[in-house]
Amino acid sequence: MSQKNQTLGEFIIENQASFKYTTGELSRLINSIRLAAKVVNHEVNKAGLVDIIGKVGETNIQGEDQQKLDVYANNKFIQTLINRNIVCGIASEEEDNFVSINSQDENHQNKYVVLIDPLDGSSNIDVNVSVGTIFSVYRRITPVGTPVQIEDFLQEGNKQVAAGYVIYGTSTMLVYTTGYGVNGFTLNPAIGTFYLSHPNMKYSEDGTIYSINEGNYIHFPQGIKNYIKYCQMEEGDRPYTSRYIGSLVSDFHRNMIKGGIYIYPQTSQNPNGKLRLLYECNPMAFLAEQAGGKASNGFQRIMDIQPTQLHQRVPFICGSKNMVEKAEEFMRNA
Ligand code: P6P
Repeated sequence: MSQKNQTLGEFIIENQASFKYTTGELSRLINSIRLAAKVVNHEVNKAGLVDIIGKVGETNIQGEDQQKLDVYANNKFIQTLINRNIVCGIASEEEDNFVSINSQDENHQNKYVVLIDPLDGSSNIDVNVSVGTIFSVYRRITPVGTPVQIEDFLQEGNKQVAAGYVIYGTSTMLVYTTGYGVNGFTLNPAIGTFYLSHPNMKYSEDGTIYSINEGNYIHFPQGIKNYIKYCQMEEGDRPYTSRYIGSLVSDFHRNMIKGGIYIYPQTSQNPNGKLRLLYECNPMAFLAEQAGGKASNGFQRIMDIQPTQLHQRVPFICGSKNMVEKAEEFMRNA
C-alpha cells in the first residue's frame, strides 16, 4: 500500500512486484525518466535567466518553431534513456523518424520503446507559463534480437505498459501509471527527491471546467459548437467555468484534480485536430482512464485507434467521464 511522503524510488520498488513484467526493466525506465525530469526541470526553471529561450530558428516536423528548450529537453530524455540501456527505440515529437538504439543495445535485447513529447506547450516558455513532458511506453512486438521497427511504435494505445507526464509548474510533478492507477510525485528541489504527494489520483465523474481554444469556434464541427453552448447555458451546475492554459499537461492536470474536460477538436484547417496520437493523446488517455475518466476522438475510444503514422494527429476529448460522454452525444447528434 502506498503512503504519502514515500519517495518515488521506494514506491517503484514497493509496487514492482505488482507489475506483470517484473524484470525490473520498467522500474529502471521510470527511474531514468525521473533523472531526465530533474535535469530538464533545472533548465526550465532558469529559462528566463539565461539566453536559453527564444527560437532556434529551425522548425520541427510539425512546422512549429523549435524553441531551444525543446531541443534541450529532447536531447536529455533521449540521452538518459540510451545511457540506462533499457529501450530499443525512441520516438519523439522533435525527431522526424524513430531513433533505433544500437550503440548500447547492439544485440537488440532491450524490450521497451518510448514515445515522448519532450516539452509540450513550449510556446509558453517565453511567458513563464507551465509546460510539460509526456511519455508513453510499450513492449516491442517485433522479435528481440532484431533492430526495432516502425511497427513497434504504431501500436494501439490499449497496449501501453506505462504512461505519464512531468509538469514544470509552480512545483514540478511526475504523474504516471503502469496500469494500476495514477500516482503523483512532487519534487523537493532542495534535495532533488520526488515524494508521493497525490496517491491514487481520480477524475470526478462530473466537473464544471471546460478547456478549449474558443478562438477557433467558427472552425469547430457543429457538435462541438453545440456542446460549448450547452456548457454556457444557465441550468444546474452550468454555466461551467472556462479555463484554457494552452498547455495540454497543465489543463489535463488541473481538470484531473478539480474535474473537467479538455477538447482539441478537428477544425476546417486541421481536419484531424492538432494533437498527436502517439505521444500526446494515447498517454493522456491511459492516465485519464486509469483515473476513472474517459478519452475519445468524439466517436471512438482514443486507445482503440490503430495508428498509421508516427506523427499523426487526432481530435481529442478527454476528462471527467460524464462530461466526455455528453460531448460525444452532441457529436453523434449534430
Ligand atoms: P492552441 C501545445 O502546442 C499544444 O500541443 C497543447 O499543449 C495545447 O493544449 C495546445 O497545443 C494549444 O494549441 O492552438 O490552442 O494554441
